[in-house]
Amino acid sequence: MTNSSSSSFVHLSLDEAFELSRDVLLSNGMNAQHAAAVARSAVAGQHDDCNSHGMYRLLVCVKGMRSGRISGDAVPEIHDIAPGIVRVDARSGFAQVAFDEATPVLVRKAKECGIAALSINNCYHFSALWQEVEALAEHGVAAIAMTPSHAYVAPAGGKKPLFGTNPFAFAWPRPGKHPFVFDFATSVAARGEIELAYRKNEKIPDGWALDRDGNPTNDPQEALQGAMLPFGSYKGSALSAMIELLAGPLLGDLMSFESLDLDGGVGITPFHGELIIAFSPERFAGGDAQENHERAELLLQHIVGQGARLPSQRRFAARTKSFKEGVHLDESLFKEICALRT
Ligand code: NDP
Ligand code: PYC
Repeated sequence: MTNSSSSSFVHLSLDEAFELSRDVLLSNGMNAQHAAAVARSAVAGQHDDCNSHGMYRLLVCVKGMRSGRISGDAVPEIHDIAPGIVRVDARSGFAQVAFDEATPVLVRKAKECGIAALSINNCYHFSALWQEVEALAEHGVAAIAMTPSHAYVAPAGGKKPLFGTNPFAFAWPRPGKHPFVFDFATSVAARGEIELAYRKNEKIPDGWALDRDGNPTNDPQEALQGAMLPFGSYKGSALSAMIELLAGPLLGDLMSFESLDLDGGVGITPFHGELIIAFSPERFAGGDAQENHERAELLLQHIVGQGARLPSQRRFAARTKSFKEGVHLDESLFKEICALRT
């Protein structure tokens, strides 16, 4: 572990980053399985240069553990509720272990039926969704994932928070290559980006948020107290409403305004459900999907051929670099994380 040249960053190998993250979680009451799964997720965000969903999230994870509301030893319950649906009750634990345990069932069902859905219920969820859809693409299935959060975002035309930042992610498997993956909040930016701007005393761009009186603001604190805006006006707003419905009432779980009500000002990670749908290219092709995969590659080549970049290209490049060099953590964040070890 060394201080980097600017002295405002601390360099950690990936092993050091994982051990620090896991130790912080263990010392705040998580069992070994949960601590390892959540630490892997936080470090994955860090090594892919997704700082809003990297080791920064350890702060709110620990706050949640200390609130006594989040279970650090929940044993997820898997329910095989239909040929194409598996439900996993996370039993008030973080989503990671529930996802890990239900993944083999989801993949098997998708490969049998062509399409299958995973309903994760009663989970605390803070992570980037690319982690989940990428893990599924590694099993050879395409996947979409969506989840609500807390009510932070005004619907297009409104001024008061109602929707969550509601991320939506997609992965398409590409044999022998990184999958095609996109993953975005349906707000203009993730709330974590505004929180990081606030920590760094930086302004946020135009168009991200309104203050408490409904006026546009570039001040991150005012934005956090006011309402964030959906991306793409009424289009992002409608997608966000869809995510509330599909990952909320469809699954029998909470919507973002209900999650925020339940939080009651404690300020911990949102508590709700998540919907993940997996598709088997082979089953849709009626056997061998090789030709369809080759045609899919043409589309991706045409994107890059125009000089555009694929989503996740930046992230995969960051991962390659981090795997060689480790990660750099803002020194003040590093100190805050270290201080969480009890
Ligand atoms: P970004 O706007 O930073 O990125 C969204 C996507 O667009 C990424 O896949 C990104 O790829 C891609 N992208 C960005 N620029 C380009 C470009 N020029 N050309 C092509 N693709 C591009 O993400 P958000 O701020 O919206 O979300 C950040 C993260 O926050 C997400 O991972 C999301 O899952 C997470 N989140 C989680 C929540 C939760 O409740 N668990 C709630 C809200 C957000 P690349 O990464 O390579 O730049
Ligand atoms: O960054 O919007 C966000 C977020 C909400 C929950 C987890 N991340």
